[in-house]
Amino acid sequence: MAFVAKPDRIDTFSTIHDWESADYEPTLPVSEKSNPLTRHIDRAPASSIMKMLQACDAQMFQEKSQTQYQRLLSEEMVKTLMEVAERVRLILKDPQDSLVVLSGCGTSGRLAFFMASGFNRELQRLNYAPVCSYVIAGGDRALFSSQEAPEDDPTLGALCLKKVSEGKKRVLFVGVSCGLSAPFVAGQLDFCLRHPDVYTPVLVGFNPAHQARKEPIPGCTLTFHSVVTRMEELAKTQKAFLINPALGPEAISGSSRMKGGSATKILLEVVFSASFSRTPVTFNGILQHMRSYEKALDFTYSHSEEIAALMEAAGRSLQCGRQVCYLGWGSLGLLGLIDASECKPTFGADHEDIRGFVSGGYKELGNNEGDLTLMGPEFSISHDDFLDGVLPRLTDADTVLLLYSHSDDVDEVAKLARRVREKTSNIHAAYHQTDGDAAAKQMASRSIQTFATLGSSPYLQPPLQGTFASKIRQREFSTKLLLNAVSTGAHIFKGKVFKNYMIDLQVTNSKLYRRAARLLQKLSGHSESECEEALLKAIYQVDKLSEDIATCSLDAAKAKKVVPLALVCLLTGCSMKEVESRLEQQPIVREAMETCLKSS
Ligand code: S6P
Repeated sequence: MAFVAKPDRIDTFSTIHDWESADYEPTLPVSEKSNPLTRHIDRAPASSIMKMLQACDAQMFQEKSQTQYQRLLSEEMVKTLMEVAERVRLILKDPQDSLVVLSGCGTSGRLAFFMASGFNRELQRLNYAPVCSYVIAGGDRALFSSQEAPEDDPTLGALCLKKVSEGKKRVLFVGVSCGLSAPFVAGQLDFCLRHPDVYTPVLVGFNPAHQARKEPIPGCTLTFHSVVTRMEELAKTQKAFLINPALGPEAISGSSRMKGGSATKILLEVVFSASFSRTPVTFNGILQHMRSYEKALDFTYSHSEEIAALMEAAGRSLQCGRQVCYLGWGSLGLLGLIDASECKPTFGADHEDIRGFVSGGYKELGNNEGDLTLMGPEFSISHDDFLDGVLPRLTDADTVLLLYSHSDDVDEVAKLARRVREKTSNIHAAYHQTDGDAAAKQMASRSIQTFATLGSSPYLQPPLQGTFASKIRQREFSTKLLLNAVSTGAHIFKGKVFKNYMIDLQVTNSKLYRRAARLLQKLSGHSESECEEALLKAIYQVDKLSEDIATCSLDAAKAKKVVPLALVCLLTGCSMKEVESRLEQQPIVREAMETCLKSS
């Protein structure tokens, strides 16, 4: 069967127009478009990948142009942030009967947890009651493992919100869905809209309202778009709030863990720190705070050379089937856990490929459901778990990255580093120092001596401004960017990205299913129905579709290499078994696909 290549419209387009042009991928929302800047990221060396990521991340802070899009720093956005900050203040005044709930699915849910915990710690430090809670689709197990199916369930979303806020008289609900797409969050927002006496909904996402998902949700009359339309109406009287600037397409199409996650962190941290402060919430205060993240971004990318070296080391480990381990302390350790857990749905990675560990394990986290270690190996997250289960098997082919700052116990870091070094010389560190005081400098120099023999170790000392808390948050932001770069780059080297598309994504919910079907259409030139049929066959590993497959849960589908399987089946007409063996001969998915595309 011949491969009918569609003319690559984007190639010609991007040189003339950028992503903001109305005719650039017009059927896709911004969060799903492909970024013209990264079209060749799959073939780029580490240094060029860093340049592309930097340019993509910088798009977050670009000012509003002549287009339809609101941007992060738009006047309207800043004003909305001020209004939401005032609402948080009302909650702080009445902690007994009030609550803030942050919620989302996948990365958005993990960040909801991350920030709710961070805000509560900060509130306690400032002698306020901790008023923040979180809800993540799939419960706490979704904090460190890929649980994509609950994202599709609006009723579950509403139930979880109801449960966490039982008995409260005033609830500020912040639902995060980068793509304005998760039914779980739509269900929660709808619940708030039906109970306006108690709930004020805030939606955070990164598409304009008209691009919210319109696809019907099975068993329910809502769509994300219909909920957003109701919210827009209420937003006029400040009974609901929409925070939805466009950030530009992700570096890897649809990978909202990257810019989407970063901007979620920026926006919510800016709002909450303004509301925690004893001074009035001002337009300039909010704007300046956002700009400080832009500085942290520039600063982080000024270390591109060292980060590129880390990316190469991690890539080498993945290429030879070995492991990358992040060993972190405090919130930086938690960011390592989050980054590692995202690789499974994004790149079809095994949970062993990139793993995170945090000092103190669950005690450090304080999550709702407590210690999850017994749930399986993916949930072993402490340094002790690393020492018992991973260290004995480490070799020079594995990469270890330490994540810590001067406020952590540097002696403990050094002790662990020594033990790791006995097994592998491939150990690196991302070290943050945020203060210029003598004690910190002394610690830093001790730490540098300790790590003089390490590989690439970005020594990050951003020119931070602001309060103690905002310095910590910018250091986290910087670490997030670094980790996203390392794990994305490493998977690019492993061949898990084709052009700037994730080609080995897990197809375990309706959003990922649509994304995979679209990619198949683009690459094969076949019709939508043919691609969906091939996709379902690959998901359920059958050559013929039966009636009951249409009603199967995507979560039940654990097949690997689903998109490559479906594509090769489409192009060659071969059976599933034959295609599987063809793909096995070429373990690098990108190359297997290219071979098939060329030979068909
Ligand atoms: C994205 C990540 C996913 C998303 C999740 C929620 O890189 O793999 O887990 O976070 O699907 O997406 P959204 O658009 O509702 O925030």
